[in-house]
Amino acid sequence: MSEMQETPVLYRVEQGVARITLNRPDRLNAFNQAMHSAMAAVLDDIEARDDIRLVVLTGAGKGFCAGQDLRERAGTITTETPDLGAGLEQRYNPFIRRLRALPMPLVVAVNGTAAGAGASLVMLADIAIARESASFTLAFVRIGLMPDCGATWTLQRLIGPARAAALALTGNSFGAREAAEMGMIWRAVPDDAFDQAVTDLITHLAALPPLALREIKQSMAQAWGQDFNAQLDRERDGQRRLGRTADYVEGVQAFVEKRKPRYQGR
Ligand code: T3D
Repeated sequence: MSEMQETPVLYRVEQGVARITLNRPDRLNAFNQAMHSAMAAVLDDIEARDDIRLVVLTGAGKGFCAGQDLRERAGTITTETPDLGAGLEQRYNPFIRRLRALPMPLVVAVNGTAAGAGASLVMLADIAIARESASFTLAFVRIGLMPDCGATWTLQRLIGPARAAALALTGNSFGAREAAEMGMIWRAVPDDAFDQAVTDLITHLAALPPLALREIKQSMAQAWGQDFNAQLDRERDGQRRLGRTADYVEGVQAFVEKRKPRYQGR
C-alpha cells in the first residue's frame, strides 16, 4: 500500500477504459519530474495498444492538479536558471501534444483544485466534469509567469477572448459552476453525486461504438482550425469510414430489432 502511495501516477486499463490518476495528494498532484516520467510511460502504453476506447484522467485526494511543483523549483532558481522554455520544450509540450493527439475521447474528472498547468490539462478534455466544490485558477501570473500547456489557445476557444484574457491576467479563482456556465467544462456535479456521475458517464461512453467516438472527437478537434466547407468534407470522409463498419450495421440492426446494440469497435 505504501508503495502505491509513492507512485506519482496510478494507471489501469479495464474493459477498454484507461484510468489515469495523478497521485501526489500532499502536493495537490503538482507535476514534478517523476510524474512527467510516469505520464510518459502511461502514454507509451496507451499509444501502443488497440483496445482502449476511452481515457479518464483524475486526481487523488482533494486536488486535481496544482500545476508545476513549485518546491521542485524553489531554492534552485535565479534569473539565469532554469530555462523554463527548455523545460516546456522537453517535458510539458511533448506531454500536452501527446495527450491532445489521443485518438479516443479523453474524460477529465476534476475532483478538486485545478491550478496552473493543472487548469490547462482540464481544457484538453473532450468531456470535463467537475466536483461542484472544485476550483480553478490560471495561477501562473501570481508567480510571475504566463499560462502554458496550451491554455492561451484553448481557453479563448472555450469561453471567448474577453473572459479568457481576464482570467489569465488576474489569476482569479473561480468555481466549477462558473466554469460550466462559461463553457470551460461540461458540467459541475454536487460533491456527493460526483463519483457516481463519473462512473455513469464512463459506463455510457464505453458502451458506445468506439470508432464513432474517435471520428467524432477527431473531427471536432479539427473543426477548430478549419472553415465550414473543409469541415463538410471532413464529415463526409468520416461518415464514409463509419458507414463501412460492422458497428454501424449492428447499430441499425439493433434499432429495427428493438434491442441494445453490442459494439465491437470494428
Ligand atoms: O516551472 C516550469 O516548468 C514552468 C511551468 C509552469 C506550469 C505551472 O503550472 S506554473 C503554476 C504553478 N502552480 C501554482 O502556482 C499553484 C500553486 N498553488 C496554489 O496557489 C494553491 O495551493 C492552490 C490555489 C492550488 C490551492 O490552495 P489551497 O489553499 O486549497 O491548498 P494549499 O494549502 O495551498 O496546498 C495544499 C498543499 O499542497 C500545501 O502543502 P503543505 O503546506 O500542506 O505542506 C501546498 O504547499 C501544496 N501545493 C499546492 N500547490 C503546489 C504545492 N506544492 C508544490 N507545488 C505546487 N504547485
